[in-house]
Parts: sequence; structure tokens; C-alpha cells
Amino acid sequence: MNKKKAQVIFTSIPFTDTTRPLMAPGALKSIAIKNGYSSVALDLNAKYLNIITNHPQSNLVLEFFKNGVLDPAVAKFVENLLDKITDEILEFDPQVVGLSVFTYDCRISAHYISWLLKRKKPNIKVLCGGSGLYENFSGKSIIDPSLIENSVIDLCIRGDGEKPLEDFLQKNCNAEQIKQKVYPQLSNEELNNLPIPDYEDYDFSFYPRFEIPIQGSRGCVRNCTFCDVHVHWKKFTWKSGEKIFNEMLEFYTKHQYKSFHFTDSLVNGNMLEYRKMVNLLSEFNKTHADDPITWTSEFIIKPKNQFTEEDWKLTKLSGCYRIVTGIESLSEKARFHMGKKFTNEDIEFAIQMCKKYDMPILFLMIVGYITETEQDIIDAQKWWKEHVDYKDIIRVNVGTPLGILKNTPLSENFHSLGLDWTGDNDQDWKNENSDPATRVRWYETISKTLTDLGFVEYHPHDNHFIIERIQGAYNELV
Ligand code: B12
Ligand code: SF4
Repeated sequence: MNKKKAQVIFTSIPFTDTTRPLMAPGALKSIAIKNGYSSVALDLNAKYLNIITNHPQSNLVLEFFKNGVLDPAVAKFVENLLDKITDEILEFDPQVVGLSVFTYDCRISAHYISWLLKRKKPNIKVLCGGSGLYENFSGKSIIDPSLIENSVIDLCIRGDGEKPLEDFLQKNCNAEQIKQKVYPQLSNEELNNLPIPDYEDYDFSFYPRFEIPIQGSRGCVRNCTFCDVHVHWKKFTWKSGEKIFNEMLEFYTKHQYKSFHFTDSLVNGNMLEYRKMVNLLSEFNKTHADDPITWTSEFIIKPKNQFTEEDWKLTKLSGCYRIVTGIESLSEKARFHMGKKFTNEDIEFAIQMCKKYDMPILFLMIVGYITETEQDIIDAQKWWKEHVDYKDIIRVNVGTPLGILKNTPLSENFHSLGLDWTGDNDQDWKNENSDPATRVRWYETISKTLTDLGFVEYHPHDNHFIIERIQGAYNELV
């Protein structure tokens, strides 16, 4: 039994497939502390992740977390798991519990955990927040409304959580008033004044990667046709290069955290602040060569006159050890249709720089964008064969066949783009170029090419789940 008591607990909940800590509980704990509450931040998703994925029938367990379908074969396991999570939270004897619903895959556990919390401790307040409260991020909430009507969940906070949380904790507004209020996106100034997250209660033994989450910006400078980030964050907002560096320095000196991962959609959105940050980090690392700060992030490829060789060099010297980037398609035509705005020549320059400065680069790919044809898949195979010399530096997430999310430009212009639905899931669409079965075949073709050539591929659990679903649904066609 844990002896520690805390008035407010924040925790992540299953299911998110990640090897690194999730940021929100730590970020919100520091807001509660700033407002005078005792608080604890837990990453319970991390604690139970391996137990879930190592279950002999893990696909059935995932079916529960993703779709709420509980197969009798795994019912006892799932019930015990949810019970343990709830008990672990209640050991701290909190008055308020904040559940972080990171994506739509956490919403089913949010339903059950809230219900169990209220059953075991009826006067507890349960708050939910996070991107998973939105249908595909920006649409209407898909948390069961009856849970809110019956006060099983007292409040669902959508968008930036800091201000509504403060209003709730300071009792400036009651839950009803907070629900009615429209909270604007945090400004650059407000982002720059946020307290640094507090991860002291996280159990770091759960993570294969000791990388501390850090945030330099919110939103994005692009407006890609398949993405809905811009629907939620109308503006791209950022912290200054100095603020980011100072956060890293504080983590480094106070907690000896030396390795960071940015949660930004792209770390190099604002080149002025990016250059300040990498310059400060490079200077720091020069004098701490035995114990440098290191980092990894999502990144956007830019033309070489905008992101020069000097920028690549400073990126390396600043401690960057892995770049993750949405290449999405090797067809330039498809990328320009998406709004990605970089050429194949820009990719060429980026990978040359990554090789020269020894920085692995993870390509995030989508299979079967709406303009892609059989010829693009043949061209992509050719591209990979011609770049086999880069297999020590390029890692590949082959991605899933393109899903069309609500509120994206693709979904808004669905019919005028010549698209038709073939089923209920985001991947179930067709046009004159492809249908779900074709795209699964393309996925397998590209994946085989990469395996044969010896590239390191990365297949998250979600990819398997989605591919298997499409294969099942379109079995006779695949
Ligand atoms: C980094 C990231 C990942 C990383 C996470 C690594 C890690 N360990 O941190 C990885 C690669 C694992 C990942 C995976 C996926 N991700 Co992701 N990811 C992100 C990203 C870019 C940043 C998230 C983040 O950490 N932000 C910083 C923290 C502080 O923000 P936050 O969690 O949102 O918390 C804030 C608020 O939401 C709120 N809040 C959060 N919790 C709570 C709780 C309470 C009580 C309160 C009051 C407030 C509150 O306050 C916080 C501070 O403002 C976001 C996009 C984005 N820019 O946000 C997508 C995003 C969260 N991911 C998304 C998706 C879809 C996925 C995947 C499902 C994709 C896929 N199909 O594979 C997978 C998960 C698969 C699975 N089930 O395992 C979607 C979620 C959409 C949705 N409606 O659910 C997002 C929004 C991107 C998008 N538009 O598509 N992701
Ligand atoms: S660059 Fe990435 S985050 Fe930004 S709009 Fe495009 S896909 Fe979305």
C-alpha cells in the first residue's frame, strides 16, 4: 500500500503503444502544484503496456481498448487490469483524478476507469482531457454522454488543458461554466511562462527509452490535406529558443535528465527560434562533451536554401540523434497535392546531410495517397533500390494505407475529389486509382522490397491491427 497522499492525481491510461514517457500527466501536475495542491503524476499506460502486448491473445485485448468489444476469452484479464489501475490511483486518496485520454484508443479505458473510480469512491471528482476526447482529434466528443450526464465524469476538458484546469482547481468557475466557456489557444507568451513538467513520480524502469518529453511548439506551419492538426490549433505557437534550452538545462541540472524527445508536430517550424536553440545547445555540449544533452524530434524537410548545411551541422552538434519526418510518399506529385512542399531533391539533400553528420532519420510513410497509382509504387520500389546505400541511416515506418480523417481537407472535399466510401473505417475509401485491397497489396509490396533490401522497418502495433482488419474485411479481394 502506497503511503503517499495527494489531492490531485493525473495519469495516462491504456492504450498507447510507446516506448517513452507521455507528457500530459507531468505537465498538468506542475499546474496543480503551482495552484497550491499536492499532486502526483503517473504514467500507468507505461506500467501496463507490456502486460497488454505480451498477452497471448493481445489482439483480443486490443479489440477491447480500441472498440470496446470484450471477448470472454480475455474478460477476466481486462477486468483485473482495470481494477488494478483504479486501486493504484485510489491508494493516493485523491479528491480529484485527471485521466489523460491521449488518443481515441484510450477512450474505452477512460469510460471504465471513471466508472470504477466513482463506484469505489463516490465523492471523487473525475476530469478527462486529451486529444482522444475528440472524434479524430477535432470532431465532436465521443465520450459516452451518459457518463457526463450522470456525473461519472465530472468534466471533459478539450484542447489546451492548463487554463481550464486552473479555473477548476481555483474554483473560479464550476464544471458547468467551464463546459460553456471557449478557451482560446495559449499564446506564445503563455507558453513561455508555463512551469516545466514534473516527472518525479514516473517509474523510469518501464521505458526502453529514457527520453524526457519536452514541448517547443503547438500546431503546425503546414496544412496537409490528410491531417487535422490545424483544425485544433488554428495558429502555430512556440516557445523561444532560450526557453526550450533553459527547460532542458533545468531538467539536466536538477534531475540529471539528459535525453529529450520533442512532442512538437515539427521542431523546426520557426527557424529563428530553432537556430537559437541549436546554437545554445551546441555551445553547452562543447563544454559537456562527456555528458551532453541529446534530443530527438519530428521535423519537416525544407529546401536547402532554408535549412542549410550549417543548420544540419548545428542540429548534430546540438545533440540531435534521430530525426523523425513525414515523407509520406516518394511521389513528388502526391506530396505537392498533400501540401508538403518539398521536392525529391530536398529529400536527397536531407539524407545526404543525415549520412554526413551521422543522424538516423525515420521516414513516416503513408501507402496509397489519393493520387498514387501502380506506377508510383513501381517508382517507390526503384527509389528504395537506388538508395540502398542509405540503409544504415534511413529507418522506415511503412505506415498504414491512407485513412481519411474527419475535418481534414480530404474529408471536407471528399466527393469533389472523386472519393467514395467502401465501409465504415477511415481506410475504407476508393477512387479511380485504388481501393482498400489494392492499398494493402501495395503495403505488402513496399514492405517486402524494404525487407529484401535490408532497411530497418518499424511496424507499430496499430499498423498490424489496421492491416489485419482490412485484410479481414476485404478478404476475398486481397
Ligand atoms: C508525440 C505524439 C505521439 C507519440 C507519443 C510518444 C510519447 N511517448 O510521448 C506516438 C508516436 C507514440 C504517438 C502515437 C499515436 N498517435 Co500521436 N501524437 C503525438 C503528438 C504529436 C504530440 C502529443 C503530445 O505529447 N503532446 C504534448 C502533451 C502535453 O499534450 P496532450 O497530451 O495533448 O495534453 C494536453 C491537452 O490535451 C490537455 N490534457 C491532456 N490530458 C489531460 C487530462 C486532464 C485531466 C486535463 C484537464 C487536460 C488534459 O492538457 C495538456 C496540456 O495542454 C500529437 C499531436 C499533437 N501535436 O498534440 C499526436 C496525436 C495525439 N496522436 C494521434 C494519434 C491518432 C496517434 C496514433 C493512434 C496514430 C496511429 N494510428 O498509429 C498512435 C497511437 C497508437 C496507439 N494506440 O498506440 C492523434 C490523436 C487523435 C485522436 N482523436 O485520438 C494526435 C492528436 C495527432 C493527430 N492529429 O492525428 N503519438
Ligand atoms: S506537417 Fe505534419 S503535423 Fe503539419 S499539417 Fe502536415 S502532417 Fe500535419
